[in-house]
Amino acid sequence: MVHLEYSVEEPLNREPELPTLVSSFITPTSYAYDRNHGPIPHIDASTHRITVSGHVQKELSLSVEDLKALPQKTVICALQCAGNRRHTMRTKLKEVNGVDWFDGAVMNCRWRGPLLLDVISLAGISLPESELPHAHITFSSHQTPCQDDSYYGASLPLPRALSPSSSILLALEMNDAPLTPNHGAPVRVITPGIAGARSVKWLDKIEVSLKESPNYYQQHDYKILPPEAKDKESAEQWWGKVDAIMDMPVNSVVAVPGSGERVERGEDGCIEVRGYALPSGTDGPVVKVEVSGDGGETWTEAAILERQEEEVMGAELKWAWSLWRARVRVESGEGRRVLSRAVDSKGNTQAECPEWNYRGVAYNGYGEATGLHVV
Ligand SMILES: Nc1nc2c(c(=O)[nH]1)N[C@H]1C(S)=C(S)[C@@H](COP(=O)(O)O)O[C@H]1N2
Ligand SMILES: [Mo]
Repeated sequence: MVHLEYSVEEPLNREPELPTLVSSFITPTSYAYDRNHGPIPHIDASTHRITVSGHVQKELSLSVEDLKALPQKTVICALQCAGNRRHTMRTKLKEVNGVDWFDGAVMNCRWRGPLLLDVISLAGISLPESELPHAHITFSSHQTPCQDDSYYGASLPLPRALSPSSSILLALEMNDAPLTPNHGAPVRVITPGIAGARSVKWLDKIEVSLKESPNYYQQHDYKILPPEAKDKESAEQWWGKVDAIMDMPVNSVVAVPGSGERVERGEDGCIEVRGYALPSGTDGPVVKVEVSGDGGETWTEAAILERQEEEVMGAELKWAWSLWRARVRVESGEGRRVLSRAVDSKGNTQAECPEWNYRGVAYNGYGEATGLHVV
């Protein structure tokens, strides 16, 4: 029996404080947010197997050692819950349904393991060429039941999943150490640019399929429903019609100062503002961040902070977040507001306030610190 921590009723969901989160380019494992739909299994890596089946030429049952024997690739990427910033959507727009995440359900870590492509190549795909564009790779973990399904599952369209430039990994390491149980030990999927819901932890099964994963978390919840889906009942008819979230949108967040804080201006009449910015999907990195201290009338360009050489070690940065810093002029007084907005390498920008959706997912309105008391 696999030892389980936490429960289906009360899974571990937590996020770090923002000043801590933006204090380093690589998020230390101890600060990384936790998002679970069920208990956390403690798996014996020496006996764990990952099966590869479905439309393959040869079914496989791989050990962790088998995965280690393949070429290993390192990726630095932002991993974010699609519900990150839900709190802002529900307080600014309207009540939504889901865990009340603030701005900390994101991490920027270094992951290492074989490419999904290399694992699938060992099995070989048995579909005709013409079917490949419509096929999917499904991932599941049957180690624990979840709140809304008997297992956790997700899938990616096959072309994205197997493109070498997508860097989809079966990660064995996080930040140069074996994965911890919380973050998917002994092996999890890492989907750079794509919502965290698809980065299946405690992976035990991969399938080449002509259908998406039938799992609840692929078919429900992580979807941007139209505003007509107002509540549980009206959402019902939409789940089957709306695509599952894949790429996450460009985003930025003001981490320091925090909303409601007292801030002292410098002699220049400016305050220091810091935060993070995320590129959209495959369009990274972020190339520009701007900050406003007057409600969006004027904007000051922020400095994107250098990533230290030893943290990056030649890894590509298109999937990573950017940390930024700016000095921005703000009038003294109560109820002051600072805004941020980012642009990525393909020119994607944030809207001041995007449309409401029932699950409160993929919120990417301007970053903001509100209710500042500036002296
Ligand atoms: N097996 C399994 N994988 C999972 C989940 C889960 O509940 N079970 N949660 C998903 C979601 S919604 C997110 S945002 C990320 C969170 O990863 P973390 O806990 O390492 O932060 O894992 C994903 N993979
Ligand atoms: Mo998530």
